[in-house]
Amino acid sequence: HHVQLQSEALKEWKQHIEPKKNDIESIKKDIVSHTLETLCRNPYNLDKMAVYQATAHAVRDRLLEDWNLTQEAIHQQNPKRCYYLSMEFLIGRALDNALHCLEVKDAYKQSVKDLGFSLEDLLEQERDAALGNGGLGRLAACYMDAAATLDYPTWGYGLRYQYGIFKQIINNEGYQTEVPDYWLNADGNPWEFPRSDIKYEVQFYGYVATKVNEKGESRMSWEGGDKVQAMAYDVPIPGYDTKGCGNIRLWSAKSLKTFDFASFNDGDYDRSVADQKNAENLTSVLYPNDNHNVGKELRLKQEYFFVSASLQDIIYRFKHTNAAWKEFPDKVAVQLNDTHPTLAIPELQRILVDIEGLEWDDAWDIVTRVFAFTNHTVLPEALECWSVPMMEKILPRHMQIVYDINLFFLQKFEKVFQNDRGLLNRVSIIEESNPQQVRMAYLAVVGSHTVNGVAALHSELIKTELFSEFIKYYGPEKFINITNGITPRRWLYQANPALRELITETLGSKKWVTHLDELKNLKKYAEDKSFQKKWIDVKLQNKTRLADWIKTHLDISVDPHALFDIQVKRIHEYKRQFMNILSVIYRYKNIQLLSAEERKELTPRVVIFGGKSAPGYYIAKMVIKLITTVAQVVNNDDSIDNLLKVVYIPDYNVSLAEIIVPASDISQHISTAGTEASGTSNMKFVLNGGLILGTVDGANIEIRDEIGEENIFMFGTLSDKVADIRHHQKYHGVPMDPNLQVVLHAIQAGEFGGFETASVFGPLINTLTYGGDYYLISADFEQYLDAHDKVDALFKDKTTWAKKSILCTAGMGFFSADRATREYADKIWNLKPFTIEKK
Ligand code: 9GP
Repeated sequence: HHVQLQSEALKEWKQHIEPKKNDIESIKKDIVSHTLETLCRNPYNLDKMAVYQATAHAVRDRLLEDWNLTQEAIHQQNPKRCYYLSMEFLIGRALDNALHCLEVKDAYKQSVKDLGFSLEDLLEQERDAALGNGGLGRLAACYMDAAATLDYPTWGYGLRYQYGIFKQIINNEGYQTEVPDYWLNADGNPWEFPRSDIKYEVQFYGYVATKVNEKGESRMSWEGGDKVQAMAYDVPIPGYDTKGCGNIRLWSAKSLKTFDFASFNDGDYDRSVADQKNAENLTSVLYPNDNHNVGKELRLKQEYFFVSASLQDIIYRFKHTNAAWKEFPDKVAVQLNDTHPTLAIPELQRILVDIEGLEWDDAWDIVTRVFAFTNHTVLPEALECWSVPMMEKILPRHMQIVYDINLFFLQKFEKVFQNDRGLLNRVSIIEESNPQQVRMAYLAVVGSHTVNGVAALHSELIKTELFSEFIKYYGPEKFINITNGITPRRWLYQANPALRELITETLGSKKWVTHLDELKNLKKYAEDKSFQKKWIDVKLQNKTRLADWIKTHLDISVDPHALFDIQVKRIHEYKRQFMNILSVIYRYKNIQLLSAEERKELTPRVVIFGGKSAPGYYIAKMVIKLITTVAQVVNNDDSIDNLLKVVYIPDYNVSLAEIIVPASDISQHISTAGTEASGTSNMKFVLNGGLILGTVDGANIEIRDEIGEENIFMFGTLSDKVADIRHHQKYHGVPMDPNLQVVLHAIQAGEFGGFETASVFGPLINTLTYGGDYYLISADFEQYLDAHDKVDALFKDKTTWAKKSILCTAGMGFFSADRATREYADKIWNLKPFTIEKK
């Protein structure tokens, strides 16, 4: 750290700085001065990007006032703080969100207009901060929004990837291709603050030696190896209706080695910059896998780099308060967002024992009172395991510590359960495979005081399946549920202005924005004809907005009066987009058979898909190819009277979700029961008055309980039956649903893209037959088609549909990220809000 200088004069002069004003004249002046001074552009040399940047800078100045106020308040009050460690933050765009949170959007709109521009145009200039894969990263962003809004002294820690999740392109053949997402382009990112004063060194490789410390005790010491520097970048997170402002601190890797002049002079140019490039590579790219662990060395290094820098920073701040180590758990709570930051557990133990000289048991007591762990998946392929030889090479001291943590844990375990080798093997942090593996989820359980799942069913499943053996030792209290939540600011207030206005006008205040339970007061209007009419009109506006987007970007015409049926999420076998497109083929073939009379009875449908596949996930990529191929055929078939359209929206991301989510009549959340831990887009759709077609899985179940089972279309095998069916299939083959059989034949017969393409789909179809239909598509198909029929029938009854749609929104109070964050604060972090002025 830099030498910190104090300046009384500066403190004094600070008093003379006027707070920024939010009237139109002041805003215009600020935008112009940022244009001229910050950007050095002039009135005859402008473009939308420049004006966006200038506007963003003006807003950021306002945010920074709150940011500074917040830091001062927390510094003075010195409360317990919470740190949310997450390898992913899927933030999306910042400008519109900040304008809403600061409640200055109208003033900015007018100011920008006066200067000759349209605010909506400028908002489109901003690149999404897409530092996450899907639900897990977006959840982290929602929780940061809630923590800021509720004035919790909470910071996020993450990595500043230079490339976020790739940009998806659907090529002319209908396949996904990937383009790097260089979001930190030459224009610069006005939403981050480089902190060149906040840097730490992070070590890799090397060896372990014994050393005698100041007290004359012998301690292990991690020596040698490579060092990389972590530099902080702060991203302010606006809160709503408060002067508090949150923060996400992202680490970027820099080389500690300077330019190698010797190689340069030898003419070896590549070599002269190799070290720099190598170090910086560490944080260059986000791994693009959702719910899938690949076990790459660079990823392990990212995880340690992240954890090491974050802990150094947390400890630096703690030491500034001159408190003793034993007070650390009273001042610091650390939440591990999935297993990705689990190395923080052995790392803190190492710091306390090797560097700070604490005894093992005292250190371990501190560690286990600081950390808590959120599990987000039970899928075996998603659970992180690191090979022991790789860990030994990159983190030799941590590997020893993990062995010791495991040894002491197993010793205690064995005292309770004697002579059960099998059981000890099953709970061991080390898996005795070849090579051995470190089971990160087990390490996280052993090193945390509380483990939580993310929806009721999921939290049960981790108790009865994933961590069932641990319950025997710890008892059930250590394992709790905190059902996920979403921020109503971005996902209703910002994304759905028409509904925002209708709700606010109807309820007579904006209280719902921070007290989402208030939405329950909409229930009494559910059968009110004139309210229903307004409600339907809002939905139509939002569908028209999406239809326009589809026309402009994809040149497909869709009728906003048709039923909009949407499934947008990462492409994964367990999410069963495959089942969806198979049912679309069934629908298409059915329409072909109908007479003109029968067709009049049919509800026109627009089936919309969106989502990225991991670049190396072959089957998921085939699913995309099948969807785009079916879309080609269906959309160009004039004989079906526009009764069906299929749209694949490329490059699904947060900003597109803001347009798509408010426009659904039906959204699909149809994972095989027991596989989707929670889902969070289900909450977003229902909050915006969309009905769900879903399985009895994840948070769908609690959504049903909150909004009423008559307001949701549910179907499919229940989670406790899945294992039996799989077992049965293994020995008796897959009983193929007859309607599904017809659909598969149609694909195989080349009805979609001809024979050549049909052969491409072979491996995809095989996932239903050879070795069993693991995700139960055949088993659920009939019920799925029935559910679709019910949807069709109900959509004709506009009044009943409107009533259900209203009751959907009205019942969603529970799913606010504010409720979820409060639960974390109360049940896990023992955290209280700090005191700061309201807006
Ligand atoms: O797959 C889950 C998803 O169901 C959940 O909503 C989200 C947030 O809790 O986490 C996802 N899990 C992962 O991405 C990997 O564990």
